[in-house]
Amino acid sequence: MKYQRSSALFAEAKKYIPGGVNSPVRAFKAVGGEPIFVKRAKGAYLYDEDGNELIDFIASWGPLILGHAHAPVINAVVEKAKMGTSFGMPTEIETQLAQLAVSMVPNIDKIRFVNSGTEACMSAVRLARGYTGKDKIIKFSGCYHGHSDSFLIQAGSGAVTFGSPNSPGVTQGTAKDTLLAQYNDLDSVKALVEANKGTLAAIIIEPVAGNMGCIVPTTPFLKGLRELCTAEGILLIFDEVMTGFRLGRGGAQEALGIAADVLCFGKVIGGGLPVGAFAARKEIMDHLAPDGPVYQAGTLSGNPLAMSAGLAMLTELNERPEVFASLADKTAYLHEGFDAVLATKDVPYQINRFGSMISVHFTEDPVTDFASSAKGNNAYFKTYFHGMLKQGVYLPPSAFESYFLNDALSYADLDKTIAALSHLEF
Ligand code: KE4
Repeated sequence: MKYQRSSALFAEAKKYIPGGVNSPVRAFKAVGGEPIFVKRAKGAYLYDEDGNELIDFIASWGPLILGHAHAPVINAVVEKAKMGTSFGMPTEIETQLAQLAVSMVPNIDKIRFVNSGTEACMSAVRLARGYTGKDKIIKFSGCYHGHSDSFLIQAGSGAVTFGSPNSPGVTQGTAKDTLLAQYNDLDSVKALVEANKGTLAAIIIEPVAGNMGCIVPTTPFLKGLRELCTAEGILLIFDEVMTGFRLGRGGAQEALGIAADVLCFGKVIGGGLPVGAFAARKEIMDHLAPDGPVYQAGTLSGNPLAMSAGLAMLTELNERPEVFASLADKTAYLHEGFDAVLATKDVPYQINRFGSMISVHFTEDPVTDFASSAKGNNAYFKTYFHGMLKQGVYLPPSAFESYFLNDALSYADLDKTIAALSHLEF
């Protein structure tokens, strides 16, 4: 593989854009080397600026679940663009996408569109605080809900004290209202609830985690969370930015059989254009401006161009739910192939999978939370990432990410991917 043009483009980008990228994970900091610049993509394949064809397991971090440049989505966007892209006024297509999303997702009556998953989660927390009149939230170490201040928090000193900022620019004043629990550890949540009785507005969680690699919640953990929130009057927020419209029509709520109070969406709901959303039952959503006192707004929120991509995407997924089973089968096939190959290599490994989300961790112990995910051997991961890339397979450039399969991937692509793994020496 040659990367001269990507390298030259990266040097130029760094002159004008911090780190040469518009989102840090793209810069390959966790795996070393320089990022690949993409020229175009179609179906399961990326075509970089040096003419290399890559099998894509990122799908733009989730949105392109039916593959790149999927004709029904592209056609919808092109046709809509000819009529104007955004008016800052209500349009019918917003209601059409809202109606469809509400029909697919359990436990929601109303939905508000925004422009990113970050905005969706940030707004959902403000709504929960406004609805409950409480200030504090609990999140989980290793879960990522976007880059708004309330979420950029690491464990404070001691298990039941306040969080502390994990980024400059986040104030202690903000951090004190975010408490950190451990994924799959219900006791860590109960301890925080006991120590902060009557002050908690919400618990926000990735119902299947994708930002520590893929981590599946145990049923007792998620069920216990639901029961605790119900008993304590705390809103349970499912951040389904990754899982929504990926694990099935009804996302993680349907796949796991747990009802959340507030849902956050992104990625697939926008069909590859910038769309986020948050949703809940009517009694909660009616607290949002202009009906209620909780303020939230956005110039391009619900713009018809992005709505056209989201509507085309969700319409197809709603009409062809067999796609979800097809994706799950392909992911299971990849899992089995990787397992058979890695068992012959002299490396410790774990493979976590749920639906079309999967990740490989180079560690002896099961990966069930952030601490166990962080035990992964990053030297092995770098060998794995670059070794696969050299053979035309593009994986997430970090061990703390989930892969996102797209349904344009063929079994031949999966066999090529498994074969590429078999050629690696660790
Ligand atoms: P965005 O603001 O990036 O649209 O969504 C934030 C977000 C919220 N919730 C979950 C569960 C998420 O995974 C994300 C964003 N995911 C990352 C991938 N780990 C996006 C990639 C990036 O940051 O460039």
